[in-house]
Amino acid sequence: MKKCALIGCLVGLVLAWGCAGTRPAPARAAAPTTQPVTVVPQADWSEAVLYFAITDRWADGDLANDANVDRSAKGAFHGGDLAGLRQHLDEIAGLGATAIWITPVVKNIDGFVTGAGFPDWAYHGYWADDFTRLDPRFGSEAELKTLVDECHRRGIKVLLDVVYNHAGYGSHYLKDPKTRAWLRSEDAGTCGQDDLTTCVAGLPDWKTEQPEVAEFLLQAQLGWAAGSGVDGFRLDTVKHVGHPFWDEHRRRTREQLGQGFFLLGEVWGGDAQVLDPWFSTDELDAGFDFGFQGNVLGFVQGRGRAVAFDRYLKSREKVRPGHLLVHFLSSHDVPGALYQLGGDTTLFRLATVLEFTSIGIPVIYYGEEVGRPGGEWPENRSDMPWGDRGILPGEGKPRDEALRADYKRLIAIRRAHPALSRGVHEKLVAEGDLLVFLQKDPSSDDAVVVAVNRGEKPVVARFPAPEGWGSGPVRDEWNGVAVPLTEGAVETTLNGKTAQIMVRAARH
Ligand SMILES: [Ca+2]
Ligand SMILES: [Ca+2]
Repeated sequence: MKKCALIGCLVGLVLAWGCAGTRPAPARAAAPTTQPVTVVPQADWSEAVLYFAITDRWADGDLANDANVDRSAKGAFHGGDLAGLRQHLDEIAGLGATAIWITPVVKNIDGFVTGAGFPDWAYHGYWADDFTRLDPRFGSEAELKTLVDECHRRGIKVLLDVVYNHAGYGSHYLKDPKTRAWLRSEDAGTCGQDDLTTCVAGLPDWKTEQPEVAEFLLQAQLGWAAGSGVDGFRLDTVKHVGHPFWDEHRRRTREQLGQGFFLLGEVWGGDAQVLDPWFSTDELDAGFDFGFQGNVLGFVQGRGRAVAFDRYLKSREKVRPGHLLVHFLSSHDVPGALYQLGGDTTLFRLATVLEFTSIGIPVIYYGEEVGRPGGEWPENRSDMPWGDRGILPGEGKPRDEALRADYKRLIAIRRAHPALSRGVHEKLVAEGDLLVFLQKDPSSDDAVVVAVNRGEKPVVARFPAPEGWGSGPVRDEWNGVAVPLTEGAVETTLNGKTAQIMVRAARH
């Protein structure tokens, strides 16, 4: 595709908004007077529950910075900003999430592209035009710092999304005599054919193998972290940048930002084995498990045998020790889970039970906890539903509060049971539509049994009580009921399309 077809009217639209970036930052908001909702902070990232928000689509906290906003256009900015995230942080803290991941904040291109058949703007933050400035459509540097401070006040960590691989379409870096030779581009005919030198989706590709280019990008991105106090990065398009860069990146982040600065990488198609080249060299702490969504949604819809799904869950333990898989049911790059399930919240709840009882870091993609429908791209990036709370841009969009209450409960169960976030998986029963498995934490007595009946009919699950349960009592924490344990065995009935999360209850 020729770039002139892909790039829209970049120049004309710059005029409407061109000097906005130079205006003074809005006054810092007054300190809130009410006590914030707090979470029990994660002791380390292995017990994190991560909430991912597209800043532009979450909450508009400052109408004065709205530019290029058209809430009726799916590809336009919708006005969400860092101030909005800060003002409504208790929504995330109240859910029990221990960390948030926010989309890139650097100045993005001003215009739109038309390759998708509609005006598509840089509301997501992945089309940078200036790595040294914060995009005024998201707020100011002071607001970023305030957001991070307010997260920390609630016990919540922050991951900032950063892109090292590419700049935005038509970026000024392509014209600047100082930087134009630093990029491969379709215009110059310099895009390569391999993972490292290709122009991903036609985007100008930084020559990150050149020390001068790497230094420029490292200084810019590490500067954002140092200035704001974020706790780590979510790294975009990792496999399109070479290992020597990531090795240096790790060294520099540890040196300048601290030993614990966390690096979560997006390697498309990642799983325990695919990610190992980045884990074995310790370039990343964690990576996304792209197979989780498909495996879970397939299982709950009755596809494949229960034993095969169980093997998949067991295979996730192959991750290199000291490194973590990050799993999700929905994301900004794939159709949402609820949409894929045809809006069936009963099946969606089964999927959420599996998400929060699987090792690694579960990601809540904003709004899925209140039944945001999602859909194919770009509907998977629709506005956060706020019901009648009067919060833009998702004002009036319905919320499923019962689903949110279930998320809160699942997160609380997970936080109370380390076997769910880092335990060893053992199959107990895989017959027909029934899967029963044990998660046992090797460093404590914690043992949790998860049972899922994906079929329509009730089924009886029988299994030996795990070591450490003794004579009970046993409680199904998901449904809040006692479960009988007789002579070392548990027998419990699961109605159609239901799950149980069983633990040894405290004696009263
Ligand atoms: Ca705004
Ligand atoms: Ca590249």
